[in-house]
Amino acid sequence: RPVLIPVIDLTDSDAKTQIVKACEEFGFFKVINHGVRPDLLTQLEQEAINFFALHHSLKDKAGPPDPFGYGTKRIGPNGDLGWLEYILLNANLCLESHKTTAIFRHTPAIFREAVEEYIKEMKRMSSKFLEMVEEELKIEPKEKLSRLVKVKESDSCLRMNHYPEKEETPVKEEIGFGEHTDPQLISLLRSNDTEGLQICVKDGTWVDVTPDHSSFFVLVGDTLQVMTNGRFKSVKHRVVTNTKRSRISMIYFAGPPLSEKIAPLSCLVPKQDDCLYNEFTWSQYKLSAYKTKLGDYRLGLFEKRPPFSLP
Ligand code: AKG
Repeated sequence: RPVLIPVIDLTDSDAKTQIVKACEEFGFFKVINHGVRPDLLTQLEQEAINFFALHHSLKDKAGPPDPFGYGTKRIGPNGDLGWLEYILLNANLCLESHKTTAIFRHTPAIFREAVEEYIKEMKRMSSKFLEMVEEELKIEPKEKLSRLVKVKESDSCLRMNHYPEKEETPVKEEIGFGEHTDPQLISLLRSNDTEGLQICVKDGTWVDVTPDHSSFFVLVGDTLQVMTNGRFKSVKHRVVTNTKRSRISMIYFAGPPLSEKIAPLSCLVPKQDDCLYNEFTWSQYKLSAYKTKLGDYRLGLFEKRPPFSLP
């Protein structure tokens, strides 16, 4: 059914206001006029396609992704994941260090260079969105959000997903990526023009997101939900793959440094009694988030009542 997903033109004078509204309403919005070079997008996508087209024996040499590298997922042990293959990369390594990661050992230098430039752009864009949120919500300088994704210790990563076309999918399931929220602050997603992404809106219905290869989609993550004391909602999303065309997506997860203490920003919670979450560190949350079944409501662990307890 048609639900109007907000489209925000970054060159609009009231883009900040629109971003905050979209984060409150959907935890999700589309961005146009984002300033990322279109040929960088095309190039990175093509290099990712080339990588995924390599023989399995070669790709397997670049895995498993613990924590970074190449991986495949069939239906997960909890029945929570569909079928896809992916590359997970640390967003904080410099060009030199990426040279030694297995993914780039047998791929052209142009792939690594495109990844590096893309990561820089994603870092810039994620900081920009959080700065706009700070300005709109009048967040005090000492509580800056954008600082968390700008610093070199920020625990951010880039994931490139490939959902093969249906005929090639070994498991005849509709789900490409099971429903989940992203644990970080915000995620920046871009895909080719193959549909499949769906988001869950406030009334619980799943809505198709029309793909647009030249735009970005921004997703609010759990950490931003906590820091805004629930004013922004992290968006539940999934990918259904029932198409004849393969889907390639790239998602940058902008996260805080591992040791960073996460709690609702005091300027957004004037009365302590209204604070919905207990403080935790990003490494505590990350551990619990990636340990539990996708789609479980993990933030429950950190809600004020019942009393705080870590797994
Ligand atoms: C993820 O990698 O966490 C996603 O949700 C990917 C979504 C997509 O492929 O569009």
